Amino acid sequence: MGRVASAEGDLRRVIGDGELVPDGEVGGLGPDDLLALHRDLVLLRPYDERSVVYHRQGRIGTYAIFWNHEAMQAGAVFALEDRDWVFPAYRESAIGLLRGMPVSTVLSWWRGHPAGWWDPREFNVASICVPIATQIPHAVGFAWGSALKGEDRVALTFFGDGATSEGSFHEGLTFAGVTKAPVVLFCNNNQWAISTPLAAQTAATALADKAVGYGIPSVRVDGGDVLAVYEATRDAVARARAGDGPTFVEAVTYRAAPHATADDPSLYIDPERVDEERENECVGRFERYLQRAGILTEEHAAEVRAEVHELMRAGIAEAEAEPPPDVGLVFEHAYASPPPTLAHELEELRRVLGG
Ligand SMILES: Cc1ncc(C[n+]2csc(CCOP(=O)(O)OP(=O)(O)O)c2C)c(N)n1
Ligand SMILES: [Mg+2]
Repeated sequence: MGRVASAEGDLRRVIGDGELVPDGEVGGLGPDDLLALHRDLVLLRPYDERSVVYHRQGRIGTYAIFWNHEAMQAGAVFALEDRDWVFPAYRESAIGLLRGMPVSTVLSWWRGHPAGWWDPREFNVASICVPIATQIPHAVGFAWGSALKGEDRVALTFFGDGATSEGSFHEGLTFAGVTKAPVVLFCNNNQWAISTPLAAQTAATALADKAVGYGIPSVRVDGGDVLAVYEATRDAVARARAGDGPTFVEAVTYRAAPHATADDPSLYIDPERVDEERENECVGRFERYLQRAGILTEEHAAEVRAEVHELMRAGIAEAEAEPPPDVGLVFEHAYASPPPTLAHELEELRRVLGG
């Protein structure tokens, strides 16, 4: 059973606990903004929960669960302008929903259907990177290029604690620091890389400390506190826009769900810590904050949940109504001049599939 150090004393927080720790406020966010942020959180939660069900029903493939990561995702994207770009990993597969991407597109991606391939320029959301940390150099290169072209765009990339051990992380942060690229390096530190605990990943006290070596400032924030995430990211975005370069945001949480639908964490995770996280999960935390502030009523919360569940129902119906893709797609786009053997294999595949 891997036990990891929590080291949570120095995390930035805004949301109190309703008892001893008082609620803070984020300047510039009025009630309408707070309700918009609440809707973003609530949009992601049923998407995630329904996806696990759809996987069990055999309607989507293996799925990377992001339950209780919603505050990091929604809080960070809320701090961006629409012209800014997001570079997600598989954990942020549904991040496009926050930019108006249809639910059916994301579900189609998990169904392995080409209807799940979107044009990144339509939503300013790059393709999902599954090879760990490869999205970091993409985001840095994009941000640097935008700055050279004189565009006012910031790039934000999400990656995990495990990603900080990858070469792409080192290459990306080296470039970001030297070029002062307008990029936000957002680390979702859920303290696990599948079954590898943070303590086996690094001997650093905090992942944020790694940024020092690249000349990049960093901040540590409670990843379950959507307002603290928003505020830290907003500051990072402001630095980037002002030409002051990258910021590393380390959002600390504890993975409270399996890594993916193919994982059994009971073999390695700390069940008591998971229970603690689940009890203090991020959507409920924000809802209680909004209720204490008199901004959210139970009726409004129920309406938003119902609306989002309806979006999910329509989304899976739309994804399943897509006609099967042509198998020839498997063979396209890899070669400018495909070798003759491929044509032969395609022919054979069509014969086997009877198409
Ligand atoms: C380059 C590469 N190596 C290994 C893997 C297999 N793999 C998939 S997820 C994962 C763990 C990543 O953990 P972390 O970066 O903490 O992200 P999290 O899944 O916790 O969000 C690994 C090693 C991969 N996808 N890519
Ligand atoms: Mg992780």
